[in-house]
Amino acid sequence: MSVHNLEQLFQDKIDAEIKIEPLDWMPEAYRKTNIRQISQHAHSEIVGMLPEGNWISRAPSLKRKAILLAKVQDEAGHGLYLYSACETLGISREETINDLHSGRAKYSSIFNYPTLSWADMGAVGWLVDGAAIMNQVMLTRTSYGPYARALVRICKEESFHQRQGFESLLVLSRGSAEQRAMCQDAINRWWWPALMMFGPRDSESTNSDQSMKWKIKRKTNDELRQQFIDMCVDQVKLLGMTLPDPDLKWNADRNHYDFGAINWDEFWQVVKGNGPCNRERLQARKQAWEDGVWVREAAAAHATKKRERANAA
Ligand code: BYC
Repeated sequence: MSVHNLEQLFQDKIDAEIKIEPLDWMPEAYRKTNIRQISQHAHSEIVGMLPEGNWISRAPSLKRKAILLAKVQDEAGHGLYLYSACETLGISREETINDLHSGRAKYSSIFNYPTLSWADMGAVGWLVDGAAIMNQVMLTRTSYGPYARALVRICKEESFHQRQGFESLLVLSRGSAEQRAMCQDAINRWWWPALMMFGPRDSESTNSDQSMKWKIKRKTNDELRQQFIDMCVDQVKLLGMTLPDPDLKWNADRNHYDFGAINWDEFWQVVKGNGPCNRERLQARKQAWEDGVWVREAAAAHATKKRERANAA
């Protein structure tokens, strides 16, 4: 069969909502786009552990510490499902991790901001995990089977993450004047970077058109961002706090909230490696990889021994 026919069959399958599986024929560009997106997503989960890990030893109570530990552990698990999904496309774990360490692969811009107070743990849960879920619920219907299935489980855990973040902010918002100020300050700092998580405006999004055609993405960056803003405007009222955007206003014609200008210059600076914590985050990941050499060697030696014993039996 000619490549042209194979491509047509592939697109027919996508249009018929049939999932693409690892052994199916796929265009090389589809495979590459999925490797790019899934590996960047996996890296985001693993790098995303760092700003929160920073607060585990400083959580204000045993209960909060246990919740935060569980959340950070979940993120390691999400990274593992996603690295595994990525491997089904024919790329090794080492290669994807090397791409992160060399700066060739991206990870979400959001994790290049510092977590300055305990309230940031609440704001990250509410806003960062909230933005992540909005994007990931859409991705449970993505066309590549292993990615879609990994996302189903991830979303269940992410919704717990978001709720614990909101609940933590709710407690602070009903606390002392100092706690309320801390809560508002965290919301002010995380709001705009959370909106940037959805990626550039549709007009600047280089991958969206093709990814929508292949149903890797089902909603555009701007659609998801708007959905997120509409949701947060209602939720922030429950906290008795405000969002740091004087231009937020209901637009009855659009049936959505209008919002102020996003600082895209800041976004691209962070994506290019010049955010407040980019160097620190990459350095921490490289160090963890080096520190883990002995664990990988021990696991490989154990696997060899087990195989040899099984063969001898
Ligand atoms: N940060 O053409 P576009 C989480 C890049 S949550 C950095 O629109 P696409 C977690 C983009 O890669 C976060 N780079 O791209 C939550 C592209 O460059 P390349 C992880 C970004 O792929 C809590 C260029 O800009 N979630 O894990 O169609 C705790 C043009 O963009 C960003 C995911 O990764 C950004 N924010 O759409 C712990 C979800 N935005 O690659 C962990 C899966 C854009 O061509 N990913 N860029 O050089 C996606 O859904 C899509 O990749 C995006 C971007 C919506 C993010």
